[in-house]
Amino acid sequence: MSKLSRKATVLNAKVVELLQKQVEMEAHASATYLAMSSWCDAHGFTKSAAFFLEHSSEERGHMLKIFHFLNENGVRAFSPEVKNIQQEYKGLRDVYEKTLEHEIAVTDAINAIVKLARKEDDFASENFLQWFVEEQLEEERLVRDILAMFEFVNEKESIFALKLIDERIPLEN
Ligand code: OFO
Repeated sequence: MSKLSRKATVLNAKVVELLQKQVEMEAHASATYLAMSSWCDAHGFTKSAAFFLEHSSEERGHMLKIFHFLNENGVRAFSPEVKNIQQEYKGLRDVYEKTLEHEIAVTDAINAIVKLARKEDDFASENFLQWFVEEQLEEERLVRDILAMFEFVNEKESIFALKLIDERIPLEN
C-alpha cells in the first residue's frame, strides 16, 4: 500500500474489496427477504410475511453498517446493484430452507473476510466484523429452530399444519 493511500484509509485494500461485495450480499438478502415476505403474504402465511419484512429491514441495516464503516474510514462505498431475486417458492418449508442456505452463505462470506483481515493485519476490519460473526450465529440458530418445527409434520404438509407453524414464527415487534 502506498503512503498516500495509507493516509486515506487504514483498511486493507483486499479486505475493502470483500467488504464492498458484502454490501451487495446484504442488499441481496434484504431484497430476497422482501420477495419472501410477499410470497408468504400471497399464500396466507401472515406471521411469516411479517417475519421476512422485519428481516428484510435488518439486512438493509447490515448493509448500511458496512457502507458507513467504509465511508467513515476513507473508502468510498458503492451503492449495490441488486439482481436475480427469487420470487417463487415451492412452499413454506422451501422458503425457510432457502433462508437457511442463504444465511450459511453469508456466514461463510463473513468468515472469509475475517480470515483475510487477520492475515493482512487489518485489525480495524477484524474488530468491526465481530458483530457480524455474532449476528450470523444468532440468525442461523433462529432459522434452524423454525425448520425444526417442520420435522413434526409429515411429508404431505397439510395447510392446517403449515398454518400452525406460521402462527409460531417469532417476531421481534
Ligand atoms: Fe446480514 O445477517 Fe444474516 O444474512
